Amino acid sequence: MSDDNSVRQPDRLPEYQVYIGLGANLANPVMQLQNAIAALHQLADSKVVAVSGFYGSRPMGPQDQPDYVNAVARLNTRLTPLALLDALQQIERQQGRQRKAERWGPRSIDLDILLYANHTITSERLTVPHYGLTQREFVLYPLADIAPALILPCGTPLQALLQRVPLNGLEKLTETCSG
Ligand code: PH2
Ligand code: MG
Ligand code: MG
Repeated sequence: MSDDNSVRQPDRLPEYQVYIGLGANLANPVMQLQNAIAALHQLADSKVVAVSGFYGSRPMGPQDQPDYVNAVARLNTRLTPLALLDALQQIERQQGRQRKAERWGPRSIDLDILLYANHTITSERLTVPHYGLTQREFVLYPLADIAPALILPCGTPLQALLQRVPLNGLEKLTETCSG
């Protein structure tokens, strides 16, 4: 007798909701973010479901660098965390990102995995949630555009973090778009 289970294709990887932080302060930052979002739309096994507004932000770290433009995108993805990281670093390279020794120095594009479902990941290449997430206005406010009711894996509501982190000159440049 045939058993349907024995002929079924292997199940696909589960789909997870992830948040990606985007930042740039060189070589036309708004265009860099737009190009990166276009590249995210081309990612295998993934769908961009929301993008926050673009925000102008003061540089964190060395002050002798231009202001940044920041945003956050939500993706549904079947890529594993490391496959997603590889794909993001590939986009960074395509957009001319050069890795320099200076910590928090200027960059043409930076794509960070902020959250991967409610997973906590600590490995050599990847720490999720992103270590700066809870303190950075240029991450928290864009994130709140597209996920106002978000609860972090540690149980802290995003709204509680927003209460503690001032805008520090953060300025909304464009509107949020979903879909
Ligand atoms: N990224 C950094 C260093 N400093 N400052 C702002 N405003 N926005 C950033 O995205 C940013 C930064 C390193 O990733
Ligand atoms: Mg970063
Ligand atoms: Mg980075």
